[in-house]
Amino acid sequence: MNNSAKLRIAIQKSGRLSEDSLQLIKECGISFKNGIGALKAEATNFPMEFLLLRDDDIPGYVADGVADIGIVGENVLAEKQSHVVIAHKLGFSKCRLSIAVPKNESYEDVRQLEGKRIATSYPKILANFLQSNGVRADIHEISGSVEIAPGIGLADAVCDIVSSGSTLFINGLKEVEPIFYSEAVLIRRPEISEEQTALLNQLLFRIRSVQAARNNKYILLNAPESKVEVIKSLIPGMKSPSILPLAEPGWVSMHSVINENDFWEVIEKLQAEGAQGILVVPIEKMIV
Ligand code: PRT
Ligand code: ZN
Repeated sequence: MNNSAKLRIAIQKSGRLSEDSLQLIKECGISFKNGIGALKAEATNFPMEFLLLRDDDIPGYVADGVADIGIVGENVLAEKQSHVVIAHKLGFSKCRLSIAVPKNESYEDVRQLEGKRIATSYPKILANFLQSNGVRADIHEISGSVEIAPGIGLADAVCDIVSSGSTLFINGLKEVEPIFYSEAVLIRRPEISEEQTALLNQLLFRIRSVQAARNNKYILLNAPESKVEVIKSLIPGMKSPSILPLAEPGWVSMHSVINENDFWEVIEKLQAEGAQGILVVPIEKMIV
């Protein structure tokens, strides 16, 4: 094994992906010293080097081998069509790419876009969508402030990133066709060395543990012994709950893990079954 092997990771220097990308790296236990304005940094406790770039450049740099892996939105990845592979979905920076039209215009279906001028920063994804729907329209590529294009007479519609929808609303537009759903993903170069693959697998293992911990909570409760079986079925946990006797006869303490998604529903059922003193605490890491 080549001990000098390391992974070069490209992350967004400053923008909507940066904070969550850095937080994930930190929760994976990887630290680095980043001088203000520096474009490169070395991890102090993992064979990893950081390149801090504009998000648009990340797929290309990973494809060209300047970086081995990178964190980028699926929207940018699909638009750049670079030769890279998605190694893992990261679940943050969720958004969608949608077509929007002036809000006082009626909109029935996609055929209405025939012959229209659509402003976008995502010409390839849009062209793909229009082609697969048999619609011919004029795509106007612009690099920013797409939402103002209809207001200044530059276009009849836009195709832009939407998150809460408030930017469209403020600009007198309404979302009519979501065409692409996106979240941040970890990408990799298809050809990385055996040593680098081992490092990537180490990183992926840590990322999965961080994600599992975020999605789960540790739960402790007191229950009458007669309810142990039914409560066990409500909080089965990773294998099965731990059960400890309480000093009070006829009662036990049960400990388990509960998923964030069914959290409130399960809590209500537990209360209905007579569980008391329910404590829910965050999990720091969960080895899955
Ligand atoms: O400088 P650099 O090129 O690195 O960054 P950037 O300005 O190109 O990108 P940035 O930081 O704005 O976004 C990075 C990535 O975050 C995008 O590629 C998406 O994958 C993701 N993302 C998530 C978003 C949004 N949410 C988002 N709301 N990207 C952009 N927006 C913008 C959108 O363009 C529109 O102007 O926010 C506005 C819409 O937001 P709402 O909430 O008003 O609907
Ligand atoms: Zn960008």
